[in-house]
Amino acid sequence: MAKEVYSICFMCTQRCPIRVLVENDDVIWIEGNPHVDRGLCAKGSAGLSLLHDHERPQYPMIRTGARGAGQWRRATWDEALDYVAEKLKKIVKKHGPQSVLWGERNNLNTHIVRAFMNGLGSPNHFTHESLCRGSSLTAIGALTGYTYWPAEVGVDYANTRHLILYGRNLLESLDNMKATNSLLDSMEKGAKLTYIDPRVSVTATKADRYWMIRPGTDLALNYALIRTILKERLYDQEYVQRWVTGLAELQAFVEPYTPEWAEQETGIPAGEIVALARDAAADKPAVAFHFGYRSSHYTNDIYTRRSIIMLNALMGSIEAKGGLIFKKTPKDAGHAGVSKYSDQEFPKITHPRFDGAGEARFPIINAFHGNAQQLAPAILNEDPYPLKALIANRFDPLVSIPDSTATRQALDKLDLIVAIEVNFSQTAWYADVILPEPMYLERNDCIQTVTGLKPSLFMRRQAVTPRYDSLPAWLIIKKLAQRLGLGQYFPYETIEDIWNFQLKNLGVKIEDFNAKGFVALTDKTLLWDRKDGIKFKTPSGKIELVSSLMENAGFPSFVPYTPMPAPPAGRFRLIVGRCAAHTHISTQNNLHLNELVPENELWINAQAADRLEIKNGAYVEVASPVGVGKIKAKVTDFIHPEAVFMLHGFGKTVPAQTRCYLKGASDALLQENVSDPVGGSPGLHETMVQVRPLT
Ligand SMILES: Nc1nc2c(c(=O)[nH]1)N[C@H]1C(S)=C(S)[C@@H](COP(=O)(O)OP(=O)(O)OC[C@H]3O[C@@H](n4cnc5c(=O)[nH]c(N)nc54)[C@H](O)[C@@H]3O)O[C@H]1N2
Ligand SMILES: Nc1nc2c(c(=O)[nH]1)N[C@H]1C(S)=C(S)[C@@H](COP(=O)(O)OP(=O)(O)OC[C@H]3O[C@@H](n4cnc5c(=O)[nH]c(N)nc54)[C@H](O)[C@@H]3O)O[C@H]1N2
Ligand code: SF4
Ligand SMILES: [Mo]
Repeated sequence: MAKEVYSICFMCTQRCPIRVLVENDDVIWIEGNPHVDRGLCAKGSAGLSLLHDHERPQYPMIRTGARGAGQWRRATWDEALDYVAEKLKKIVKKHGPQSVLWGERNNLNTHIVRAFMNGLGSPNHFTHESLCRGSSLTAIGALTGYTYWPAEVGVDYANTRHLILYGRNLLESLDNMKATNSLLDSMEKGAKLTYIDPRVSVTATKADRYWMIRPGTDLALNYALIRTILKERLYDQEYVQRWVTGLAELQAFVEPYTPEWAEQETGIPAGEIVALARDAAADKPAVAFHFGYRSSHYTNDIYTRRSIIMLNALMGSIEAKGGLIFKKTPKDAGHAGVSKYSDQEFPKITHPRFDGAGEARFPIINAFHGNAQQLAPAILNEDPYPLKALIANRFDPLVSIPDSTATRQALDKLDLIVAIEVNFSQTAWYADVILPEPMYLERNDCIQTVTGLKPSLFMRRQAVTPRYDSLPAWLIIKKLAQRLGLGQYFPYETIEDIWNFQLKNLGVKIEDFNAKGFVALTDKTLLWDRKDGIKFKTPSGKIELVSSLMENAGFPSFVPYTPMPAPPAGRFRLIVGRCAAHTHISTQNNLHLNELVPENELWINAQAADRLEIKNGAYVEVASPVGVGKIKAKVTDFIHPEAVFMLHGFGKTVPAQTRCYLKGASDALLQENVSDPVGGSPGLHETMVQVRPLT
């Protein structure tokens, strides 16, 4: 008889709830948790392949040869942790605790990591967020006061009447399965989908309206949309009157940006722009202009994302059924929050951050997440001070930060690189020490708070015994802390101790998760009253089109449009994205997902390919100012002639990952490291490349 374990998927960051069936200590089946009514995607099913993969780190490893040469010795956990602790002690003694960096992709143990860094006295904890959605976080923060949108703001897919997506490739770059399925349900019930992208993605093929926009010109489109909505008084006047400040300034600002002007810049006919404004208004407020997920596209992303959110404000769709909604917390449902180890008292840290986030250099970039793409410049220039150690936990800076060559040079300057990993990532392979974590089916983790219209708590529970000699990160951190004299901040021995601590103020017990894998904190849908109850967190308590946050920091709320330069002759703008079968840079070596998408291809417009004598399926060389790659050409009419496109995360060079070794090209190797200085994301689509056939 199979044992049933409720847990949380971790093949990607969406953390869908799952039900796992286990027999003889092996996983025989994974499906979406039926009590939550969600499915499982291809990547979620391929968790089985990760569990059984022998091409993942199997024990702690200490480097014996040159960095990246692949020479390792097996170590015991005590040896590996002693080694890391001794190195850290020496580094801290000589250079101070601020010379230690901890970079990670947010995870359920992040509050424990923050406790570790606070205890150590380093301000330099940073997450991947800036690389992903930094600019949209800042944009929504400036307009509404909410600074963390996946947790705090979302789209009510289930009730929307019209969803407008700007390169938010929802049907490939999935949201969690509940959200994705809700959207499909709404579309079946007649909801409209408008999709805007220089490339015909899968989502484009499902849309009611698709525009092949000139790359990088979404801001021009939005200025014209806003102008039309204001001119034709298509906005929700009652809502705007009650909740929005700065309308007159916005109206004066957009005056020059006619639909005819926008047509010249974007390639979208003026009449169609006007038609979208009218269509969207007809469905208001159940309409959502999606502010995007990855907002690391262009160096003006802060203004593009702001313009998208402003469209929602005009439609009255912020905190409306079918629009954008504020996600409610346990507190909103009348409960205490989940306790965090990072909320303890720590000695005050006086050093500035390595990345300038929240400080004079980048005043409105949230220091809570940091500004990851400053990693290489900060290390190489010792600016603001020498940096000597990097712990990378669930994070692969060598391929997740643009300009891998510069990142590698920076890593070369460090005295210590440690990777906490489940795969031989590029950074793990380049590290001094690899500390393997059990993969998610093999471990328990801290409790997850899921905010939303009905906030709830979820638990990742171990389904099977770890296949290899691995330890969960929450234990690795405690063991490391003890060696550094910081054990007092981690007063737990087992995961039950952590869970009990997390739940202590909630009146919820561990057993409450047994029946369904989660605990609902309310049975009501928590929507705030649109007349008087919306809790905007800006100083004015309203949506600030003229932003006090930005203006006080010296940044204008509106910027005149700068035309997007077309690529010079013979060059293309490199744009990137994801596919449904892979997670960023994590799954290219997964046995089953590798079979589905074994390498990336370069989408190139058919006419451009013809001029360059590039044949479909033939290999080409792509060269940028910072790197070169070899990749198969996909010649197609389905991409704008100014752009070429490739999937992120290929071109791996770790021989231990035999299935994806040297398959395809790496976008990070080609991309220049340029950033949106206000919003905080890198401009991953700012690099121009040359393409030539390889004979
Ligand atoms: N060049 C370029 N850079 C990008 C992007 C791009 O498109 N192009 N996209 C950006 C975006 S949107 C994002 S979100 C980031 C993502 O950047 P990353 O966070 O670096 O990427 P991920 O693929 O999510 O996973 C990082 C690592 O976590 C490891 N991992 C997986 N599961 C576990 C686990 O359970 N425990 C531990 N310890 N490790 C685990 C994986 O093996 C992988 O090496 O990249 C950003 N950077
Ligand atoms: N399967 C899968 N799903 C995922 C992830 C994953 O790795 N795999 N990762 C998750 C994460 S962390 C993120 S951030 C999201 C990312 O999800 P999305 O934000 O949807 O981003 P991408 O997949 O990076 O796709 C970006 C799209 O923008 C288009 N684009 C490029 N330039 C422009 C432009 O100038 N204007 C417009 N309008 N479009 C443009 C590109 O052609 C591409 O189709 O996906 C999440 N879901
Ligand atoms: S979207 Fe797929 S891979 Fe990501 S958590 Fe959900 S089921 Fe797992
Ligand atoms: Mo992301």
